[in-house]
Amino acid sequence: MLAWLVTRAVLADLHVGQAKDDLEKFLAAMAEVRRRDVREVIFLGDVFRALVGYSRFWDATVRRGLEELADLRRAGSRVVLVEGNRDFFLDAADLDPYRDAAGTVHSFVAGNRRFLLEHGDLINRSDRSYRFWRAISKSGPARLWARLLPRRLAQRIVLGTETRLAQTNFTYRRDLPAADLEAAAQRHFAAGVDVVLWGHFHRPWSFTVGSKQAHVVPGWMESGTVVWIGDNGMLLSDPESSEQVVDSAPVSWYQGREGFSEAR
Ligand SMILES: [Mn+2]
Repeated sequence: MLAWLVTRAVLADLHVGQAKDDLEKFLAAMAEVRRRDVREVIFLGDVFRALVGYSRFWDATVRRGLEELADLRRAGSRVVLVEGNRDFFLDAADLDPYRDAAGTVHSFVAGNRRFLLEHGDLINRSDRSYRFWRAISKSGPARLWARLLPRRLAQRIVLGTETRLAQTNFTYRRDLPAADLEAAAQRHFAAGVDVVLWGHFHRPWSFTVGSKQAHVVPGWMESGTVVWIGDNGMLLSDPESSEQVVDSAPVSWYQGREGFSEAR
C-alpha cells in the first residue's frame, strides 16, 4: 500500500475564548497537530472569539493561545492565518512572533492540485448589513483607532462589537447559501483552482465537479474537525463524522491513518 505523508493541517472557526474550557481543548488539539509534525498549519479564520492584530487588545486567553502558535513555529511548522470576520489587522507587527503569513486568501499546490483557502464571509451576497459592517470595521480609520485609543476603552469596544456580532452577524446560524457557494466554487474552478476550502459556515458542505471539489470545513468549536492534507494533494478529515471532506479518490480513511504511522 502506498502511504502518504500529511504535510498540512487546516482548522476553521475555533472561537477560542467563547466557550468554557475551550482553551484546554485547543491546547490538546495543538499538541496533536505538533505530534503530526506538519509543514504548515492553516487557521481558516476566527481562531479566537476576536483577534485584533494589536497586542493592547489581547486578553489572557488570546495570549496563551498565541503562545501555542509560536510553539508550532518553533517546532518547524509554518503558521498561516486566513482572516475571518472576527479577525482584524492580522498584518500588525505585534503578531510577527505568532504567524508566518496572514491574509484573506491562502493558496498552494499539493500533488499537482491547486488549493485555494478563504474564510467565506463574503460569499453570502444577500448579507448586505454584514458587508457594510465589514468594510467599516476593517477600514483605515478603524485601524488608526485601534492603534490610538486607550487600552481599556479599546478592549471594551471589541467586546461590545463581539456581542453585537453574536446577535446580528452569525450568518452560519441561518441556512447555508448553497447557490452562492456553488457559484463561488465554479468561479474558482474556472480560474484553475482544483480544491476550494472555506470555513465560516460551521456546518459541512461539499460540491464536486469532475475532479474539482469545494468544501466547507466544519467549525472546530462544535466538531473538533481538523482537515489533513497530504503531499499528494489528498484530503481527509478528523473526526470521521465530517467525512464530506474526505476525497472520493481511492484512498480510504483507514489507509490514511496507516499512512500517518508509516510516514513517521
Ligand atoms: Mn466566521
